[in-house]
Amino acid sequence: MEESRIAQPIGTALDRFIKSNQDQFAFASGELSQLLRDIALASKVVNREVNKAGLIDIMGAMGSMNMGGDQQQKLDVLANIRFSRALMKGGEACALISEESESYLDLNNHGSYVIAIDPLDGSSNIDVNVSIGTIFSIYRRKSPPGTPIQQQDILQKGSEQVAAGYILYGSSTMLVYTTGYGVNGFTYEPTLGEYFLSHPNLRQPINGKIFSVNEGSYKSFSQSVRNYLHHCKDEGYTGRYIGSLVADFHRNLLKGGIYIYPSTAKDPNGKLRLMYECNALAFVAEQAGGKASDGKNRVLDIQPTSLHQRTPFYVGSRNMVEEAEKF
Ligand code: P6P
Repeated sequence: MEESRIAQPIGTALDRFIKSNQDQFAFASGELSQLLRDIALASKVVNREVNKAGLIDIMGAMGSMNMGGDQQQKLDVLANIRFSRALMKGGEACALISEESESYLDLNNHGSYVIAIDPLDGSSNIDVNVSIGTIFSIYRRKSPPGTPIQQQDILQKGSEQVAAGYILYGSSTMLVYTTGYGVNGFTYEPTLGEYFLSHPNLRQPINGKIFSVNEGSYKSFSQSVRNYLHHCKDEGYTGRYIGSLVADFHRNLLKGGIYIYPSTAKDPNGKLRLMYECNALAFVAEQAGGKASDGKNRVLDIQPTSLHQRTPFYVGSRNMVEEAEKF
């Protein structure tokens, strides 16, 4: 895996960083850069709404349900609108796959990219002021621009991603993404309205001592998962589970650790979604030297068969994921 070829000093603005790394991918004559800027723009708007959610009454469920059967929080809906609108205006995306929409949305037929997004993951945490996140994947369409979107454009393996990342609306707001040349993290400066490079060329520690799993579901875990959890405890690892995937993933990316959402009795294929949660984080994890599997297979090799399919998810420090797979 090539490191990002053009090292940038900490403090570089996102726009300048994108521009200076634009030549890293052959075909994007600025298109992919424009897409990343569209996503960053939408995240600034969502960030503002997330930060004031407690003040103006957009807290609390909107009453409708999303694809996962989760109570749709108003901010979910707003975030979905913001990202869809920004991508529509940017003109580079031809289709949008979103947790909040049953089927994909047709955007600009002449666009060359397909986006898969979870506009606001962990939204049940909004009312209790826990960090939440946006997760996105970017694919290049297979069919020629200007023709109707086809199944082959929409159901692509994670290994086909040309870019992916997440925004974490936490104690500070961060954008972390990869275009296949390493992982870089940007921190948002709200008074300037700009992201600045704060974590260049992020590498995930190959070992870790943090395991993130909802042990409340212990009774419905397989014996092998239970055995692995016993192993973590015998090793004296620390249990850390925020219940917000992006926050748990990001902490483990920086400190080393493993996040597990295994198959359970309630969710035999796990709870997390392949297309707009797991693939993006798997790409980031691998690009940072980590690993992501469904317990047996590399997540990025899974051929999707439906937009909202779930997959068991083991992601984090390479040696920890490999150890878990042995169990
Ligand atoms: P559980 C939030 O709903 C989410 O999709 C992830 O952000 C989080 O890691 C997981 O589900 C929490 O699920 O079953 O542990 O409450």
